[in-house]
Amino acid sequence: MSPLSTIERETALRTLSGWSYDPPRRAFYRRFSFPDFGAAFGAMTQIAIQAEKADHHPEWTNVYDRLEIWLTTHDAGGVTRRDVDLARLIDRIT
Ligand code: H2B
Repeated sequence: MSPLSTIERETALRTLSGWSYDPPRRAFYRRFSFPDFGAAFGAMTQIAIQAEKADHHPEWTNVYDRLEIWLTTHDAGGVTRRDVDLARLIDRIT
């Protein structure tokens, strides 16, 4: 699978909510805030289950009620359709 072009990335970002492109990481990025740690970890658990099913996994960091996610396809060295699909799935969960 090859990475999306700049145009394809920008088109995809317009169909998502709150995501942007992080050039140094060649990834889609979004920051989430939850009411507390339990809510953040609950969302992470749901995302993890779906990511495992899809065999496509997020890069993320969690600090208490805050969650930051980067989506990139390691095998392709950039954002692919699989990242767009995972972003859409995360948007449905959160
Ligand atoms: N997740 C992400 N984000 N990028 C990948 O290239 C990737 C993955 N590759 N999950 C998958 C697993 C691959 O390593 C396995 C063997 O299918």
